[in-house]
Amino acid sequence: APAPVTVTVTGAAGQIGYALLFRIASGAMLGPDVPVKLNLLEVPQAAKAAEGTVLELMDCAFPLVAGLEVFDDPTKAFDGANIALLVGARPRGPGMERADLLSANGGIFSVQGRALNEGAASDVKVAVVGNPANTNALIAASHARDIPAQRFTAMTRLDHDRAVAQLAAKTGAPVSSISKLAIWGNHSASQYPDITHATVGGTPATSLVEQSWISEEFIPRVAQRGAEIIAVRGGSSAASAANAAVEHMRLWVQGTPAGDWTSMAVPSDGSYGVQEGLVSSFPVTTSGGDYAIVPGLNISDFSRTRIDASVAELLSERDAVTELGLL
Ligand code: NAX
Repeated sequence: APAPVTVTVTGAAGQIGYALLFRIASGAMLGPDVPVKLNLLEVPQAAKAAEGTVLELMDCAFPLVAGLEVFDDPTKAFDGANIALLVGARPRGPGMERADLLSANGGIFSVQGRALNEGAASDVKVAVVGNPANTNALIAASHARDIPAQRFTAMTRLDHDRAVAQLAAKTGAPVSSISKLAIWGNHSASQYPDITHATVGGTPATSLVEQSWISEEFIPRVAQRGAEIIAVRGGSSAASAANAAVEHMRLWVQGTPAGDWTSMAVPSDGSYGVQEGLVSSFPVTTSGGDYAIVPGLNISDFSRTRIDASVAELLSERDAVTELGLL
């Protein structure tokens, strides 16, 4: 059997953590032959709840689980980590200003970036789920001087999957027939879900739907799906977010299928006019554990405006955390 892969999950006692850990332990992320050592990181007040999750993970008797440990010390939790899923974050409380939110999370992600730098495996892959995810990834990367910034990504696969599901529902086609949908920009309401390159059973998606549906229904529905889930479910997305985190990492490790891509927020190399270094969502292909931004796509005027608006928001978040001294 291959050597176990060490996977560190932060926010392990939270609702996404609870949905995520069992999927990873079952082999959904790294495959049915790869043993996993799970390191669960929590804040001290929630470590006991995480221990409870460990008891349940034990009780699943998953054959692939090679280790289960709870930590409240980031340095220990990330020691030897091959994969880090940074889910735990400080949610926006009542009356909290944006600067308060950025600075509370800056405190978390700078510490975790340094802890990753200290002890993570040389091949570590990091996905930030905790919001504001793109900017948290930027902060973590900037505190991990010895780890290439490209290893720090933020999750927009949930937005991608939501967009695929909406297009499938609209066209009556199975989700498996949809390819080349892309999420651009920030994981926020400003994101741009783009179907201009998408196909449905090989047919261009834009020939199957009206432009008014794209701009008035599809884009706002996907961008505001998180709020819709809260309104209907009475709680924020959990299992779907966990599924997207599994998919983000599964595709990064195992590769995107031929003729398709995924969406990931990654440090920009300047592609598509996105300022270098910003962690922004792009269509990416993956192979052999590496990813590449899909080059050479034609960007319509409509797309340009949408991408620029979301990137402007990322720039303003970066300016705010720079001002707070978090980078
Ligand atoms: P919960 O509040 O249920 O869980 C968060 C957990 O993180 C708590 O148990 C808390 O103790 C822990 N935590 C806080 N600070 C920590 C630290 N410094 N180290 C370790 N653990 C820490 O939130 P949940 O619903 O699980 O959501 C987690 C994060 O995902 C939130 O920031 C949320 O906004 C974000 N989301 C991101 C999505 C995305 O697509 N990128 C979608 C879903 C989700 O809203």
